[in-house]
Amino acid sequence: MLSRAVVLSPSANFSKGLTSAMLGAPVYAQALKQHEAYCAALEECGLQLLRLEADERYPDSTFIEDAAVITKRGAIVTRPGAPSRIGEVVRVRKELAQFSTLSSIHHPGTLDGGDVCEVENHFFIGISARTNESGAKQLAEALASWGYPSSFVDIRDVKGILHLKSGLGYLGDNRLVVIDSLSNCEEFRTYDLSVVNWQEEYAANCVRVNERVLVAAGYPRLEKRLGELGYQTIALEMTEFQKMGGGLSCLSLRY
Ligand code: CIR
Repeated sequence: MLSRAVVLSPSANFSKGLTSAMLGAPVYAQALKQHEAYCAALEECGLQLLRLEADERYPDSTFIEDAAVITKRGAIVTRPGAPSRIGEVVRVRKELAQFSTLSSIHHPGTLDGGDVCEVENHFFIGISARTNESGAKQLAEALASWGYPSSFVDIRDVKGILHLKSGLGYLGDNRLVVIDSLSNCEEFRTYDLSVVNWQEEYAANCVRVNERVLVAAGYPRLEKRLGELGYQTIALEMTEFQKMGGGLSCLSLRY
């Protein structure tokens, strides 16, 4: 059961962040509105929110999931793979000081939380343009010291996704939502897979929060499929975050 989440509001210069989405510039007022609806959905799912103020020094910092990995047994402050984002972790480290077991990723390792997918007590760690082998190994060692096994999924050759979770979501009940190009991955062989239609790949980054599944609005096939599988969904407008290359999971740290 999840009980808390940390979120960080988009800053006024949010559009100055990194993106290769080519969907145009985000509209700030709209991003704020979508972020507010996202926060309200987390609260509706029973989470208590810690809301951090926007930080103009780091236009990508609203994608707070990339700055840490939080588990039931400890937390890890990451070392984001994009140089412009490395400083984001200073603030997050302060907020996570409450965790008695707090570890960090160090040079030469890089790791973005978006590359980490927790599946029950196992962690899939994506090796990507942002997370390198050293970062993945450091995370695996920290997790192992807390009794969690992990495995690596190399997504460097998978087109169209920035992070592992851009193309993967865990719904509980042994079920993964995946994009087609990850569906043959050996690591996922023992799971029930829901493969998203090629037109709906952005929506693969859905998030189970207690009894509900948060899913991006505008992807009716996946939403219908999730309904058929018995999940109660909350559809959220994500257009402004999508323009900046981010999905649903990256807007919060949930624990
Ligand atoms: C970036 O390129 O770092 C941000 N504009 C988007 C990060 C999205 N994070 C995520 O999917 N976990």
